[in-house]
Amino acid sequence: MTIKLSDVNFSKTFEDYATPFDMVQVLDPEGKVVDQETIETLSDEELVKIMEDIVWGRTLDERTILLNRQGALGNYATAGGQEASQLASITAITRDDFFVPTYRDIGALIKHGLPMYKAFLWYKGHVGGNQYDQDFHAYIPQVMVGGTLPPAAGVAMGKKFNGSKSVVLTFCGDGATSQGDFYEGLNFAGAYKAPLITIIQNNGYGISVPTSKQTAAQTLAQKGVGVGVPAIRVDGMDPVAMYAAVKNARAYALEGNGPVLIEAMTYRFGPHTMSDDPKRYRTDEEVEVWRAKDPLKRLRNYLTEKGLWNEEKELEVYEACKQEVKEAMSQMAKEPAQKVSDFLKNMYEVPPQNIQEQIAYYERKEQQ
Ligand SMILES: Cc1ncc(C[n+]2csc(CCOP(=O)(O)OP(=O)(O)O)c2C)c(N)n1
Repeated sequence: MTIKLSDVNFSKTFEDYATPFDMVQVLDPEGKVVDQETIETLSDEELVKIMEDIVWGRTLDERTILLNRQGALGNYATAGGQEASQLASITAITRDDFFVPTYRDIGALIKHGLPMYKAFLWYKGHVGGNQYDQDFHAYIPQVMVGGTLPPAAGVAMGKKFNGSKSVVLTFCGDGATSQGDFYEGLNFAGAYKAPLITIIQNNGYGISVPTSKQTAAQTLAQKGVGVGVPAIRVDGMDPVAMYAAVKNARAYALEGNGPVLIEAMTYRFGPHTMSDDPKRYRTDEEVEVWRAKDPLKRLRNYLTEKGLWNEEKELEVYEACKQEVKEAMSQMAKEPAQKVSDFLKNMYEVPPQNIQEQIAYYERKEQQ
């Protein structure tokens, strides 16, 4: 069963809903509108921008997989299939908002403003991939599962104390919701009414462990109820629903109402990372069921029918992304090789004595 976004009231709690977490949807898998009221709140430009980002994201995923197979990058957590939950969401916030991503959200991080070559440096484990400009509002990708929530809640608290007119957006996976960090961060944000939007990208698996084996909870959205954080469940393969939900959540948080939790029902088409074989834990039939919900095809169908999209435009975005990847790879190659001392210097603003000793030791060695 699906419901309209307009039927959702973020101020309601679990008990207020007759059926607590029906899934918000605007476009069905064929790209037909099921929530006219919500889609009418969005301009053609907004919808086309989401489409461009999704085509860009799918292309980046394809290229990054190839680059990894060629040994040109380190490892990669694939993002194909999750473009609506990642890229439609990031498009719904501004660059003044703060973003706390996981290892799977690199496309969104680039769309938020990280130069692509820096993302590639990060894949290679190069310290330059962790050095951001001061005016770039994001943390480096969090690899510790569940680890995005506490720092994201902290930044959101800071924003509240400073009276900032911006919010924090963070992502985590379904597996992350089984971690203590998830509850601690969410509870903290709820208690202090911090402007934090948390999106659980429920892609059904924590590597090979299905969600059903991670929790007895019927939904992951209901985890917000325990800490008093308004939560909704959204079709995470529906770019329009994701965009509209995050836009509404942002407005709600900016009004001083506190955090919002969104469970995005999504799926990764590829492996967990390049060292994973998904055939060992999921069937081809299951993958096909989810491929039929592809966010790219869904929005393409809708926009094509409205005369706002065509093959030519799609090819243009595809070629531009390929070119961007090429340029980022050559810029990455120009970076000086990583020195151990650089790596150590990047750990603390004021290094403790043992790190200072190690820095001095390596600097001496590097000069020899
Ligand atoms: C604290 C911690 N435990 C274990 C791992 C190893 N690990 C890396 S990814 C992953 C699965 C995470 O699943 P989920 O949160 O659903 O996110 P997804 O990878 O599906 O995006 C695990 C267990 C880790 N990185 N951090």
